[in-house]
Amino acid sequence: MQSYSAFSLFRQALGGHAGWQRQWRSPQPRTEYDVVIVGAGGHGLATAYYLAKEHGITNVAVLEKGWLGGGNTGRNTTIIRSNYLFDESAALYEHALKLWEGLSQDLNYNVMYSPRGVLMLAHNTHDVQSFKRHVHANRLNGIDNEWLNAEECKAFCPPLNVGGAMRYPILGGALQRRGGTARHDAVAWGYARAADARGVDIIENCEVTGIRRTVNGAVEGVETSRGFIRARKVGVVAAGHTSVVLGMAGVRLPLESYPLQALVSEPVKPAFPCVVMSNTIHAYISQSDKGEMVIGAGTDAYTSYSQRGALHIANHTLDAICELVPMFRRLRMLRNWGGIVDVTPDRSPIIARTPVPGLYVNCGWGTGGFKATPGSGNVFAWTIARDEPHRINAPFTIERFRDGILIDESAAAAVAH
Ligand code: FAD
Ligand code: PYC
Repeated sequence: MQSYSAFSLFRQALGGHAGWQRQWRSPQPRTEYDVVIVGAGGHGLATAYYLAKEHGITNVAVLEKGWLGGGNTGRNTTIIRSNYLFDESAALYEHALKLWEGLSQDLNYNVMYSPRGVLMLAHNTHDVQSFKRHVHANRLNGIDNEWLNAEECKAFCPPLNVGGAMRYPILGGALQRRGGTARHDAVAWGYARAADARGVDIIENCEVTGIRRTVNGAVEGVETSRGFIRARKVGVVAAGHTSVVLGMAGVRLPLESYPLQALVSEPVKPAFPCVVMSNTIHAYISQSDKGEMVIGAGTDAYTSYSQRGALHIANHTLDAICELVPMFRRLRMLRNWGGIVDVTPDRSPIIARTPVPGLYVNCGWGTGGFKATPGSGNVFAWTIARDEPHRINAPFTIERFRDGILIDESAAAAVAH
């Protein structure tokens, strides 16, 4: 819990955090860079940071069509965990979780990583069997995860409706104690400040509108709303719009984009000690440091680029929350919003080279990429710097959809979508 030290909060309050945000100005783009990253979300900023820090590549621009962290990074419910079923995913998300554990120190910026525990509830026999399978698989991979019976769930999270009247009673749950939350805007700003300090240009209001290729087919640079920018290498990390951007270079990807929404309640005193997720009744909840209950819903049933979700999906989620935690029936909701997530056929990401030399892509995180931010940026930077995948992202290719070597976390990830 070192990231909650009174000293670091005090230092941020004095200007280490908001102070840098106030002083920082997005620079004018230069006409040429070694590497251009498209998208200043957490993943794009982390990629730029690790390119500079671990590979010595500092002649880098991160181009953002809106504002820094204004995409899914600033819109998610901040759940962090690494309890994935398959070896490939477990390795990727555990790499990220290990980086989360030291991130505030590494960036010298309090990202408020709070390992308060993620409890995934089981409501029927299938859930029990599936979560126990996760617990065993995770332990084989050296990842913490444990099974709690219903009484142990209640002891860990007292507000839960255990034993009360419920359509789907709580039969137990899988608990990852190292899982938790972090503050999403601090993650974006922490990476941005640290990348900026190493010489990276982060350029807001700069939309990529085209990708230019040489006569040999390699990347030559990007057309933007602020002119052409030449680059030896281009990394696209534009969640929700990846297929649009990659389409500019003639690369087709198996992606669909869906709205995903979340809500927060009015702020209240500390009342909810951990993160709870329920796949079966479809809701997830935690309490932010400001006191709001952070509640996430499911994806809309239809593809769309709209940054808002359907009302009936939010209603359904609130029904589920009131069933899980009856005392929250009296909470008023403060605001809701949506993001656009891009989803692959096997619900696992793509972090890879593309068929176009010098063009790289990081996408397909669907509803679950916030937790991956440090690990994703770290291995994507490696891939761009060395023009070959890191061992951890080697399975997450585009070609797996052609070759049928899928990482099929779709039903196994235990996420409420
Ligand atoms: P983003 O932060 O979306 O960044 C992409 C950026 O690219 C955007 O800023 C966008 O403006 C920019 N861009 C797009 N097109 C262009 C262009 N042509 N030119 C320039 N810039 C462009 N994940 C979890 O692990 N845990 C959770 O609890 C969780 N909850 C979620 C709840 C909601 C409501 C949502 C929407 C998502 C949630 N996620 C969660 C998923 C997570 O937010 C994303 O997977 C992750 O934030 C993706 O980060 P990113 O940096 O790739 O994308
Ligand atoms: O992947 O843990 C997750 C998640 C929670 C909410 C949305 N995604």
